[in-house]
Amino acid sequence: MRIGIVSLFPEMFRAVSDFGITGRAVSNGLIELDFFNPRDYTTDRRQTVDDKPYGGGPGMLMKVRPVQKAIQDARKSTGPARVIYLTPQGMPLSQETLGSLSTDSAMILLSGRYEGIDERLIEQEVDLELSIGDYVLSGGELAAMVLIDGLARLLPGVVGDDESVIRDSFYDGLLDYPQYTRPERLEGEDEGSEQSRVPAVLLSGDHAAIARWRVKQALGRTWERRPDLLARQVLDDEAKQLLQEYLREKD
Ligand code: 9D3
Repeated sequence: MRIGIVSLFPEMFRAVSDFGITGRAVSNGLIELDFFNPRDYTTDRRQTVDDKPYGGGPGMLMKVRPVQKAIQDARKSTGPARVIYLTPQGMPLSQETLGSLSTDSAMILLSGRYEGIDERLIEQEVDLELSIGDYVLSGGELAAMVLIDGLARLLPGVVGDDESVIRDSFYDGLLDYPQYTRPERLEGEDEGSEQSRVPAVLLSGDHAAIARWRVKQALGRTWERRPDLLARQVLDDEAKQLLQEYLREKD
């Protein structure tokens, strides 16, 4: 996947290009990132990239021409590609949106700074507006990196194509079950209490019982913490039974 990035701060993207799973995907050429900095498309001595909003008010906007030229140059490099503007006004990013974007061979991400961009640029150049949630960031770069990271995991060959992506989809729309690693018993504070021990079922070697327990925990935690997610699920009789058990065992 070829990703053109229009940003005043291309160095920030080292967080995805130089580390971990996304870093390897970039090194392997599964993802190509190409940067287009509006500052490089200015024509004045001061390389001005911001301007005042018509009508007055606080803050500045990104200057139209440098952003427009950067997008146009990005298009030359990516070929036909959707232009996605990361903005608080966008539709919220979801796993479903990631899945649908993950089959595109190219895209252009526009990260805003200041208070945003001229509305006419959105109308003329932007195909899709995305937000990553209802909180205020300082610009679109971190949001673009969230998008790139989520997309990378869905590209064939990026995540060690073993179980983890398959498991992600089995438990799709549910929170994770609790997980434990060694030691079996944590020393200190509350030794001997239930709290310090790994649940016995996980040590039992009974794979069917472990699978049941995990689904039960995932359902129960989703019920408690994210009822909005559970409301979107269709639970079969087995799942309903497990959720009942979870709630009964709790008190
Ligand atoms: C909605 C806040 N605006 C009040 C008039 C000002 C404003 C705040 C922050 C305008 C732009 C920004 C910068 N934010 C992003 O570029 C951004 C963002 C975000 O702040 N939250 C969630 N997702 C995104 S995607 C891009």
